[in-house]
Parts: sequence; C-alpha cells; structure tokens
Amino acid sequence: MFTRIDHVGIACRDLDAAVAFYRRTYGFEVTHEEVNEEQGVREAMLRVNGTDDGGATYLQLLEPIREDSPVARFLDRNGEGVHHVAFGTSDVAGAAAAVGDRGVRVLDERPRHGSMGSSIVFLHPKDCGGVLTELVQAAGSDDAGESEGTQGTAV
Ligand code: MC0
Repeated sequence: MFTRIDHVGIACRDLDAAVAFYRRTYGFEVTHEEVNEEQGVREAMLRVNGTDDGGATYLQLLEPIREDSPVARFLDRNGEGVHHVAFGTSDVAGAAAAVGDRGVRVLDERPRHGSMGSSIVFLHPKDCGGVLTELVQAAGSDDAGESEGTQGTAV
C-alpha cells in the first residue's frame, strides 16, 4: 500500500531561518516552495533522496500563515518540531479507505491539494499512536485522481 516515506513535516515559526539551518547544517537545498492557503501554511520541500518507486523523500518545513491554522495551534502547544509523517502511495483514496476500514479516523472525506500538485489525506493522530499521519499521492503517479480544494501557489 505504501512505497516510501514521502516526507516528514516540521513546524517552524520562521521558514527562511529554518531553511537556512537545514542548508548550513546538512547541505539540504530547497526543491520547491509554495503557499497552501487551504492548509494555512507557507512551506518548503527539501529533497533528501530519490526512491525506487520513482518518487522521493523530503523534509517539509511549515510556517503558519494564519493563527487559526493547524500548524499555528501546534506551535502554540508544542513549539517547533516534528508535526507529521507522510507515507507515499500510488492510490491515496484507496489507501485512505483501507486504513479507515481498520478503525482509523480519516480527516479528509476526499483527497485535498498537497505540495507540488500531490493529493493528500490526513489521519487522526489519536488513532495513529500520537502521530499525525498523512497519505500522499504524488502528481502524475498512476492512479492520480481529482483532489478537492484550492491549488497552492508556488513562490
Ligand atoms: C494535534 N494533536 C496532535 C497534532 N495536532 N498530535 C500529534 N501531532 C500533531 N500534529 C493532538 C492534540 O494535542 C490533541 O491531543 C488532539 O490531537 C486533538 O487536537 P485538537 O485540540 O482537536 O486540535 P486541532 O483542532 O488542531 O486538530 C487536530 C487535527 C488537525 C489533527 C485534527 O490539526 C488537523 O486536521 N490536521 C490535518 C491538517 C494539517 O495538519 N495541516 C497542516 C499541514 P489531546 O491529548 O490534547 O487531546 S499541511 C501539509 O502538510 C500539506 C501542505 C502537505 O503535506 O502537502
């Protein structure tokens, strides 16, 4: 069902400072930046490695753009740090349905717009051992379907 860790999402207060840290400390470079209005974030994707399913694994740095967004609430409660883990799949709707059948609350009724044109669904952290979990179907992967919501704005 899942073929890679697509990304680890990290909440930060200052995206530019976080990008500078990851570049200076580890040598990671930004592959893509966008604003996702629906999710209330400005984000940067830092590619760590390619994967043998044709995809890749990223660090995703997330800065909130609104006080009422999930990442802003997370920062208020926990401070900066790991916000979620995302698994890659070629069929996000199918994977979400399968996981839902196993008793996990699926937070999105239909896939939504994610980074770089992907389709995403979130699972409730309380049903996933305390880990907010995201399922990601990369843009252009085999079973790509329509996702709900607004497109992000690349910056
Ligand atoms: C909240 N909780 C978490 C958590 N956020 N636990 C682990 N990791 C997190 N990130 C916990 C709270 O501490 C609380 O635990 C319980 O979940 C219920 O939280 P709540 O009070 O209902 O808090 P809310 O209102 O913030 O809702 C939490 C929920 C929400 C996960 C439902 O944040 C959500 O729908 N998230 C999915 C969307 C999202 O996170 N978007 C931002 C990334 P206690 O023990 O106090 O009850 S967007 C993104 O990443 C996109 C752009 C992409 O990948 O392409």
